[in-house]
Amino acid sequence: MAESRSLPNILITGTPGVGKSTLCQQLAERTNFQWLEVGKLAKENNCYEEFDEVYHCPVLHEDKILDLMEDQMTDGGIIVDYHGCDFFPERWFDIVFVLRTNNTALFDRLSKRGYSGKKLEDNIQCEIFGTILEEAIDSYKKDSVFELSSNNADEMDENVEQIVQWIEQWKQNKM
Ligand code: DAT
Repeated sequence: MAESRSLPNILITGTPGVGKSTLCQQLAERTNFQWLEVGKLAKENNCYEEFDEVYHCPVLHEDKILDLMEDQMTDGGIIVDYHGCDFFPERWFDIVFVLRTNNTALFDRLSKRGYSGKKLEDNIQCEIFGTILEEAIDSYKKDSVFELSSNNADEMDENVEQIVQWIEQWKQNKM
């Protein structure tokens, strides 16, 4: 429950390439919150069910990853980074930020990452349709979901500042 946390938990989500890792790394440095990369945790603990032949990636074993995360989420101060958001318990998060990037910038970033063909097209479509934003709105309270533009370095800096300020406000309200 949020009341028992001494610090808030934050979810940073969005299509691959929108800048989640970059933002989380900067936030972790600024706030001393712990950056929890769900994809990395899954890899380290082999939390996969099967291999998706179409997307050439393993499919997350959601229950297994949730079990691993549960204890860490209790005290707060965690920044969770993942390109999906509908399987986490709603109670874990005090606020959810969905990063958004225009399709030309995202195309460049994902191409540089080596994405091509269907994987590249589907991720661009996912961003154009606002799929992750919709998923977040469906999964969390409307007033705790915020969309942030992440098209360039200035917007990245603004996003860091906005989240740092939100954390400070949360702490003030808690006192
Ligand atoms: P994600 O974790 O969402 O997959 P990332 O942080 O790894 O994304 O960023 C992908 C690439 O895009 C990386 O080379 C950094 C760059 N990038 C991310 N956010 C950006 C922004 N707001 N402006 C410019 N480049 C950005």
